[in-house]
Amino acid sequence: MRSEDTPLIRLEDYRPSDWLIDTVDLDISLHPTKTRIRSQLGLRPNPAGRPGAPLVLDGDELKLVALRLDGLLIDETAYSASPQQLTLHAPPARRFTLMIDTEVDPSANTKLMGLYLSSHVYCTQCEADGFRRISYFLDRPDVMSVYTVRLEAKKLIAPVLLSNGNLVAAGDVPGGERHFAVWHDPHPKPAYLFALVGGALDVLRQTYVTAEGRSVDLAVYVEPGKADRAGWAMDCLVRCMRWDERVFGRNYDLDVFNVVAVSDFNMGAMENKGLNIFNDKYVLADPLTATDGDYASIEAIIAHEYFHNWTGNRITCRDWFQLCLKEGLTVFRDQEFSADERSRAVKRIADVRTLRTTQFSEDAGPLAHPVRPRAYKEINNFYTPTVYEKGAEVIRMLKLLVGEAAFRAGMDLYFERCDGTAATIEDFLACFAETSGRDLTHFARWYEQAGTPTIVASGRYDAAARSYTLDLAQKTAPTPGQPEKQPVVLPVALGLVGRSGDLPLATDSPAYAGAGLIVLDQPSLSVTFSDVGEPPIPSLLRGFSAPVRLELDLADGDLLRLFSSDSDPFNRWQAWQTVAMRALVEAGREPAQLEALRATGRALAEGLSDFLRDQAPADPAFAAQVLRLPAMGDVAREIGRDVDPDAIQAAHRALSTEIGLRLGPQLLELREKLGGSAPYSPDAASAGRRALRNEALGLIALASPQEGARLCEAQFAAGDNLTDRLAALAAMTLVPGEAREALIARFAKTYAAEPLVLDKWLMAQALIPEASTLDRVRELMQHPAFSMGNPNRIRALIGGFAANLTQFNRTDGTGYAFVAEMVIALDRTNPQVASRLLSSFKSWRMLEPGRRTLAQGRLAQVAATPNLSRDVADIAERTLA
Ligand code: 0A1
Ligand code: ZN
Repeated sequence: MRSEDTPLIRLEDYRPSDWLIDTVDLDISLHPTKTRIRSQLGLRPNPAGRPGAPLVLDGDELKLVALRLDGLLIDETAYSASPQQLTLHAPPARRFTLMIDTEVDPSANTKLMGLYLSSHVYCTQCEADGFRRISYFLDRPDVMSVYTVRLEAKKLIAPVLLSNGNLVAAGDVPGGERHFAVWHDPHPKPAYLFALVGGALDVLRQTYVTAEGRSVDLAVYVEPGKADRAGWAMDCLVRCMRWDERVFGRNYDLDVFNVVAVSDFNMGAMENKGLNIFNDKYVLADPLTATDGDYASIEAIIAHEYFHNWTGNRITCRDWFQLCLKEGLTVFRDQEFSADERSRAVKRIADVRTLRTTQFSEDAGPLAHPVRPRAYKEINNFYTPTVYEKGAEVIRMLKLLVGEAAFRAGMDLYFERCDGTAATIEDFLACFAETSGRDLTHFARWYEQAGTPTIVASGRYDAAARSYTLDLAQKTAPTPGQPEKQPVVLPVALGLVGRSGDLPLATDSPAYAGAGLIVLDQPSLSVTFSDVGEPPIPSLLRGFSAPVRLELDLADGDLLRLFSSDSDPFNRWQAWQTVAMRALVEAGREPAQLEALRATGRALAEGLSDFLRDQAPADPAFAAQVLRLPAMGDVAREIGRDVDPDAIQAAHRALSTEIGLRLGPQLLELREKLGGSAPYSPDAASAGRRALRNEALGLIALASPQEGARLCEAQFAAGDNLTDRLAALAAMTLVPGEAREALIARFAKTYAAEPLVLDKWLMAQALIPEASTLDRVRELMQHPAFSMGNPNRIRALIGGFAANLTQFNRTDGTGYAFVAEMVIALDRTNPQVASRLLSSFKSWRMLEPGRRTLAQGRLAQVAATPNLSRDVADIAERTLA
């Protein structure tokens, strides 16, 4: 399909479906190559639709076997069927049933959309438009139906048969070889939430009683032999269910909640009603095969999918333009859950890091789009950091603006008013306008306007008047299709920091909302604070109160004071990052500045030394975040144009090395102090100690490679957990030589039977910033641990390489050529994974001219490839535009 031939779907063209489907009765007989699906649809004309309209059902690579209307065969002239569509030209203008028989081949489904086989397990993925690959349907989220599903399969192959809702019947099929299960889901749902699973799986079970007193059978299903790795996921599930009752007043609404882990999955997980299906990477955990980061991700994703039960399932989206209605809100909810379970400040810092590297980079390039896009060619390309992460930031700002009480009341109203409906952003915002009494029309611009705003701030102290004036202005650079930008509503949380802490804030400015919050909703404004007895240092955007860039010219000395004494922990971290970022940007822009950078490194090390001695031991997780320099991609974006990745890498390494050299003995001592012999526990405090020890290890390895190698080897040998072992491997990858290769080999041997661990091993190698990495990656593609058929393997090795700033952006262009070659190859089997990989090119325009030309050439080559999928064609076209 050529992208120019693909229709553009526009938000403004939305109209209700002409037909509704009240009930869906599915009878599915599972077979690896010939699965039979009988679908009986209870149809009726939609009073809001066009009377007398034909019935046009969606399909995708489908084979129609039989069709009956109210039980009778239909004349062949009354309908037309293709793999993409089934049309009844003149359906009766009343309720009727349509029985559709289709046949599909799960074993041939490499796209992993619809019904497929993952390591012998039958499973489905229907969001956004996969149901149409199972049966012809009105595959749109505003058509909601009550499903009853009968599954049948060979007992030996699929002893476990699951679908949505509650189990209502099960038994053997005469003949003895096959059995069946019938599931009924009383909650009407769109087809994208349908799911089934059939296979030989082990299970971990637990009973949960909701606050309302409903007893729920919880189950986590995993591949045989792995049930002892399901405990953490179950623990997270129970905790997030309680949390949703306590914080949002939401109880679970079925008798069963099933989680299934599969090894072949395009994304992280899927919130199918009562039957969440997960990429096993986000379920399986034990200390030897999962890192602290994995434990935290599992906690977040288990919560995310569970929270969707209310924000996504009970209230779903009217159309796919409203995707952020469920995704942004649910990310916000899972972030809040993790913040409550762990350190709020550290969670915020981690989330902002992710936001900057993934979303800010999207917003700054050719793929920028509003949180609610206005048009799309392929919806699967809009499951983006903008919809998810920026969508969550918008909810966070809304909460800050309306206040805690009106936010909770607004959520309650939303759940009450919109329950059982397919809603819009307007429906959602109306609830908060009502509970807060505020006009949210201007705020709604966050959903329409793409791009990361910049706040330009400066302050003036008037000693005679004892006043401090803050000037704030906002601007947003043009993005594709939006040359002119309007001001948005920006909540700026702030403090004025004096010698002994925060100064009281007194002002009669209407922009000041009280409680340390200025609302900047105009192009610019000034706020004058009175009774300011000393020149303060402004601490702006506390807690990162808005997803923006901040330009505020503070002296390094002032930033270091904020670092040591700001009452807002986020801004303490941010102050430090800003100092480091400045140095990196200067040296990244002008490699001759490397000497100056070393001098800055020495100064920074001095500041860090006190911090590590006095404060790090009390909060190691926070200290670990401080020790980690800004991501190289963020440095590149700050530089903005004519970027030379090698210069950034050199600056990054030089700064880390300098800090490592200066702090060497202290880092060693700190590692000693933090090291305990207690057995591994995944709790946040223990994870924080490991994080700090391992950040220190990375710096030591750069500064003193021999000492580093010794420590890494020892840590690998002694490690009773993957976190420490992987950190040892990662630190070693930066130190070329035999010791590194030996550790790489040893790691592979230790984890030969653990594909998820070997993914990390593949990725660690793909990220090595050396010229030999491309050859290494090509070689690793032949390793038994790698497979082009599994998305996790591809993301680890090829995705890892595409994220390798210096090697993807090699000056000879072979990095681009390799990734383009992989995209084209992969597109034939799995277009979703291929198009995500192609998005790695999104920052090509900010590169220096040589690389820019090479990257553009490879993008053009992809775009010109015949028979591209819609997914890849769409990304190629937009990236080049
Ligand atoms: N709704 C899921 C994300 C998801 C989207 C598309 C998929 O298709 C392959 C799979 C999952 C979530 O937000 O978790
Ligand atoms: Zn989601």
